[in-house]
Amino acid sequence: MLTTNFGPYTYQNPFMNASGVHCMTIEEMEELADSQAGSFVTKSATVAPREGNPEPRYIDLALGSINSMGLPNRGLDYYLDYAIKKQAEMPHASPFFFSVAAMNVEENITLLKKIQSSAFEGITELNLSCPNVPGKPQVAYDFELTASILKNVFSFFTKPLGVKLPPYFDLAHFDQMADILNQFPLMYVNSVNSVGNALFIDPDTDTVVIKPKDGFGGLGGAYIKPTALANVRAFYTRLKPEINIIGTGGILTGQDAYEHLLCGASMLQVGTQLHKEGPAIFARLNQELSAIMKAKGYQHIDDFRGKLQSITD
Ligand code: OXC
Repeated sequence: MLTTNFGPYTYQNPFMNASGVHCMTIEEMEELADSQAGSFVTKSATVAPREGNPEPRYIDLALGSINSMGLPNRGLDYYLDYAIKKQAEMPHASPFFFSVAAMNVEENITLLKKIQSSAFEGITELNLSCPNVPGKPQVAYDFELTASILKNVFSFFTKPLGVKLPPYFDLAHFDQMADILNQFPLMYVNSVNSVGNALFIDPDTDTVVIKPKDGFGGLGGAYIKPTALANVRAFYTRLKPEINIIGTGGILTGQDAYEHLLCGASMLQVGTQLHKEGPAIFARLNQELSAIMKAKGYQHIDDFRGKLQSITD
């Protein structure tokens, strides 16, 4: 009932982790692979391992989370070695996702050239939207830079590739970014990364709750669902149909998942709520989404995917 088509691939269900949550180590990724998630994505890898920002750097909040992790990761080789071994263990499964992030254009190219020349056959996600590296703006808020990176990347990269985008808040920005993305053979866009540079205050102590950047960090969870849905919908209605959408942001329940699918997403990523509940969340989400589909009389996700109604006279 929950199978979903994503480009040439079919997954048992649309749920997966959002990169960064429960995917730093091989042990965590193995737990995802063994869970009821339809797929999983690795932590965004940089060329060299990174410690990330000082702690506290991730705090669960009543309505979501705030984080400024700063791309801590074990480095490209750790994840690539694991990915190549893992794909050999699951030769008949649809491929999982491999996330990379860079500090500059040259590093992006180095990462993707290494993946291109490796034995990895899965899907690569280029993270253009981390809000948490001090001194490094979110790449995909710079439209010219994004276009020039993609032009460079697609001059040599021939494996399936998607991009992780930050949230946009203006229709003109959706138009401009969609025009750029439509020029390239992208497999997908993933909307949205966390809402960057939010500030949460502890009412008892009058202090910020995370240490990096004087408390400024990326917001996730229920706070951001309407923004995430708007981004999924805006890109679904603007991108060429070959570009699939991953919906990320504010998925806590089957109803949230249903809404992302209605806006046009084909896969769904869960970050904040996975961090709160652990990988057992995927069994619950599968069951809740199935129950909603049954109640509405749908047998397949494609029966309602993208079919959000507008109000007409
Ligand atoms: N988005 C990212 O892309 N990366 C992480 N946090 C986030 O919200 C991070 O590592 O800071």
